[in-house]
Formats: sequence, structure tokens, C-alpha cells
Amino acid sequence: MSMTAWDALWTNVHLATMTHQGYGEVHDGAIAVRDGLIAWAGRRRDLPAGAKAAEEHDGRGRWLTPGLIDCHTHIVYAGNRSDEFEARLNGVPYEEIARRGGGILSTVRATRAADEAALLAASLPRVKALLAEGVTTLEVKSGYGLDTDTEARLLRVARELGRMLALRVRTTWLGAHAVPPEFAGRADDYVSMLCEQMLPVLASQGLVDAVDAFCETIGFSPAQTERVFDCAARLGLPVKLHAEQLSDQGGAALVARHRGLSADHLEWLSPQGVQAMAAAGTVAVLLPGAFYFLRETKLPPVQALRDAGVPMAVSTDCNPGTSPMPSLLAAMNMACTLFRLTPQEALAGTTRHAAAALGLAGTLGTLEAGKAADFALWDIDRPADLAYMLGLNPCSAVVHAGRVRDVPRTGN
Ligand code: DI6
Ligand code: FE
Repeated sequence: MSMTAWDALWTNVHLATMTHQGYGEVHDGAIAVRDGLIAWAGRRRDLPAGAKAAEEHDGRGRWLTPGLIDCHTHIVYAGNRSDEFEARLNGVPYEEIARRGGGILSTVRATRAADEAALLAASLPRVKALLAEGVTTLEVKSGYGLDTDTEARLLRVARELGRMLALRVRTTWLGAHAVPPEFAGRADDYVSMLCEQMLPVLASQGLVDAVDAFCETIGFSPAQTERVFDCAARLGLPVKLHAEQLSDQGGAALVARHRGLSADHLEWLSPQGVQAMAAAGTVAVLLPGAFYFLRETKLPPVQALRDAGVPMAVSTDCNPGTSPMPSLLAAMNMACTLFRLTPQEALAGTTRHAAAALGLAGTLGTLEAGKAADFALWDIDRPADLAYMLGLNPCSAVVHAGRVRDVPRTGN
């Protein structure tokens, strides 16, 4: 009879499996990999007799969690907006900055001017910073091109980053992020172009895993958002939405009605919105970085979401305007300090629930047999350390599809 033959086995580790409420802690655990998937996870003393692996790793008493998932970013862009940040802090009013062409459209200009290599080089240090923190899956939104060619280039760069760095990348098309200058004053015409031309072309190139929109008084109306969602449905693409960030537009209920994967931001979410999300199984993606940088004061209704059983994910929203923060550990800390999540909820929010927000709950986000063997090893005393300390990265190793991956040095 042949013995269990695994590709790799880690012992002398404590597991936070994140499979259910709580951390799913397994002290003195073991985890085995075969063909890039988790083959076995549990207590070391329960390992099957005669279990053997081609590679055996001593975890040296570290904690091992699912690889972290950053499920909402705008991390691929060119240029930066520290000039606007500085001008505002020197008293230049926001309207003046907007008149000078600042805001989202300044990033659109820089991104349109960048070729593929420049866009990749600009994005790489930010993505590496996330990788160094144990991130193994990254969602990247478009929305800084706003024309078909630039949106395609941005999404290709996102995919290329995944190939280069052994990182799972999911691409979300956010053509309805802002109205580009060539459509100024003609938002409905822009939405028609998105639905009739841009999205069908990008989808046919296989560049779109999901569709998002910025539903806001300064973005797109619920009616315009619905047109984009109908187009996504015709193409068989799942939807998600920037909803209730700055005002209550009923966006969460809208995306729930379309069986959306997630509604994101949610500071102004109403009780009806909470109920609609609960009924549809739509994940709430909380983005404390944007709340922090915008110095918002209205908190998302975390207790209502909890009471209704809506899964809460946590993400960086990494972008040059409202969340220049390529740190998922910082987002976890802020989710606790600013939004009062527990450290356990923050970790579930960057593992199991973040996977659900990407439609990947069946394959990622927990340590259990059959899921992808993506995990991170941490020099910590207990899982709460991941959300506790701000500015120290205790990640010491990352495993992608069962293979140990270098933890990159951050910076260039
Ligand atoms: N909501 C935001 O806060 C960002 N995008 C979005 O949909 C802003 C992005 C930026 O300022 O570049
Ligand atoms: Fe965002």
C-alpha cells in the first residue's frame, strides 16, 4: 500500500485556519500540500501514520495564516498626487486644485501618458509592499484610463504584475469611475460608450473578472450605474459597487438587487441597505484608509452589519487620491481602531470574507483541504498581533500555490 505522498509539509506551526467564527486556532499544527492545493491541515499529532512529503519545513513555532487578500485596490496608475496633498495642507482650497485639473483626472492624464513599461514600473513598488505583508491575492481596478486603450493597458499591467510576482490578480473594470474630459457634461453619452464599446471590447479580450462603478453625487447616478450593471449581466460578468461612501444613494441595495459580490465603503449605508445586502449575500468591504485620509467622521454601521450577519471584508483601497496606503496590515489596524472591528474580524476580513468579495470563497481564504496552498508565516505571539501593531511587518515567509516565495524587500 502506498504511503501518503505530499509535495510539502510544514510542522512546528500554529495555524489560524479562519474556517469559521474565531481564528480556528490549531496549536502545534501541521499543513501539507499537493499539486498546489492544501492536502491536509490539522494537529500535528493527528497526522496520518506514515505521512511523507518531498519537502519538509520546520515552521520554528511561527503562526501560519491563509495568504492575505487585498480585495479592493486602484494600485495600478502613473504619477502621484503628493503635490495636491501638500497644496491642500498649505491652504489651497479643493476647488482651486480641481480648477488646476487636480483629483482623479490628474491621475488619468499621467496614466494615459504612461506606456506599459512605465505603468508597470510605477506600480511595482506599491505591489511589492503588499507582497511583503503576506498578500497572495490582489484585486486591481481600472478607472484611471477612461478610454478603451488606456483601460486595456492598465488591466494588462495588472495581469503582468501577477505573472511576474507569483501573485493571484483579479481585475475589476471601473470605467464608470469619472467622466473623462472629452465627455465633460455628457455623462450619459459616456455611459453609452462604456456599455456599447468599451466593456464589450475589454471583456472579449479576457481582461475583466468583475465590473464596478462609482455611484455617488460626484460620480455616477444610480440610473447610470444600473445601465452599467445591465451591460455586465449581458456579458455574464459579476458586479460590485463603490456605494454610500460620501452620501446615501441606495447603491448597496442596487448592487444587492443585481446579486453583486460586494458593496464597498458604506459609511452612509442605511438600515434598508444592510437588510438588502444580508438577503443577497453581498459582502461589505470596509475601507478605513479612505476614511482616515479624508478625515471622515461618519462611521459605517458595523454593529448593524454584524447583527444582520453580513460578512465584512477589509481592504486598502490603495489609490493616489483618497488612500495612498499600500499596507493591508495598516488597514487591519485602522479597521479596529477607527471602525471597532475586533482583530479576529479584521483577519477574517482580509482572508475568508475578502475571498468571498472576489467570488473566490470556494478556493481561497481559509486553511482547509482542497483550497489553494497560499499562506503566510508570521513572527507573532498570537493572531491579534496582526492588527495590533502599526508599522511593523512580522511576515517572515509567504507560500504561493505550495511554493515558498521570496518576501520582497520594499522600496524600489
Ligand atoms: N472612491 C474614492 O475615494 C476614490 N475612487 C473612488 O471611487 C478616489 C480615487 C482618486 O482620488 O484617485
Ligand atoms: Fe475604491
